[in-house]
Amino acid sequence: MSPRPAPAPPAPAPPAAGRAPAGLDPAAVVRAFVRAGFGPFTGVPCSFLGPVISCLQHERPDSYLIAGNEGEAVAIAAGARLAGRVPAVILQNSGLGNTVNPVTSLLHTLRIPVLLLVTWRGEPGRPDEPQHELMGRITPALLDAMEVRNEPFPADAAGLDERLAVASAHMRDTGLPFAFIVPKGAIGPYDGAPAPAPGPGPGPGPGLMLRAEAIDRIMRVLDPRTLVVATTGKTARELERDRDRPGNLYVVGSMGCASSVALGVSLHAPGRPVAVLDGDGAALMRLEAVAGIGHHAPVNLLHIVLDNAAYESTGAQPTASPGVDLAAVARACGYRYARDVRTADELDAAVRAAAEAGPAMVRVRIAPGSDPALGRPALAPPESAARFQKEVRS
Ligand SMILES: Cc1ncc(C[n+]2csc(CCOP(=O)(O)OP(=O)(O)O)c2C)c(N)n1
Repeated sequence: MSPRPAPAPPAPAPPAAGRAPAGLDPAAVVRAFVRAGFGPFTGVPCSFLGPVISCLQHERPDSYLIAGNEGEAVAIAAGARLAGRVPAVILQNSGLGNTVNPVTSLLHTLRIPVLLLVTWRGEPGRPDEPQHELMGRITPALLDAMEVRNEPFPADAAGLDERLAVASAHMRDTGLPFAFIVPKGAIGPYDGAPAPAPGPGPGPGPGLMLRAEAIDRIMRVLDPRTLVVATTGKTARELERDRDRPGNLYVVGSMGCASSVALGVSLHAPGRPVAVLDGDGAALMRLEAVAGIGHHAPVNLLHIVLDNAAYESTGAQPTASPGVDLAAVARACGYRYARDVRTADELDAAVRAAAEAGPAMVRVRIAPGSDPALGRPALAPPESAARFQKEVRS
């Protein structure tokens, strides 16, 4: 029998409409965690905890480990714990599903306690995007079902010290994980980091296109009959704003799955060209998709990775992409064509050359940046999916 989780403090009342909480200072939050003995930190960003990640990356760069997906982060943390550290994993609740296997069959089985900081997109009572609605409703229940003791992230700094001590004691006494659920506004902005300097280093470099410009070029060059699958975040939002058409599918959630959706379409709509607009963060989150595409080898599939070396949609935290030769990975997995391009002309030429030479990958180096007023998709996801389905059959 596993030890039963002790009851958590009652959940806070739903937020009062229109009240913008000030939020805790992210640097003070990091200091409280370090005082309580926590570190290293690993995870995948959510904008709710973006300021904490920025603070860690700026002030304690060795203590934040970039992870490709949330399950990987839990496993890295498990290893760090086995090596004598007290790790914490930062994740958005949309990535909680990615942790179910390592939480239930690694942490629980081997009794490795890890602290989880799970943000609460889609919290009942707070309007949010459709992809967060179900997970927002079930986040505490899912943690309960995994027997992960959980409670709301404290709203004040003094409470934080006390609850971190409780979390540490729980993990020490039971060998089981502990989770704080972090609502919107819990953490205030971090302004300690200087703006990243554009330069030739490992980042995207100067003179690159923005994502919106790259999408525009791609859509001009693609065969008009191409079915286009767009990854979650600003890619789908910019594509919808600038180039909405029935042949577009906006994969607004399930980060990392767009290329596999495109694979499924391409194999079963052989007469249609199919392109996926992926992000570097999304591509790295499910790199196994590249192996699947190479294995099934649809000639009609073009995989375009819009690589800004950042999770731009959640605040431009860095990804691991600068160290990865994605075109070489694609070739090694069986893609017939793979190019790494930087300029608009190179992009046009690669997209043209890739037509019917698939599976093909074009990795476009772009600069982070987008219109701050970029809206949310106007079309409800089920309507856009139904419209796409009709278009595939036309
Ligand atoms: C499983 C999961 N984890 C985390 C998130 C939060 N999230 C939404 S968009 C995004 C960044 C995507 O980065 P990338 O694919 O590089 O595209 P960019 O935003 O840079 O265009 C993240 C981390 C999510 N939606 N789903």
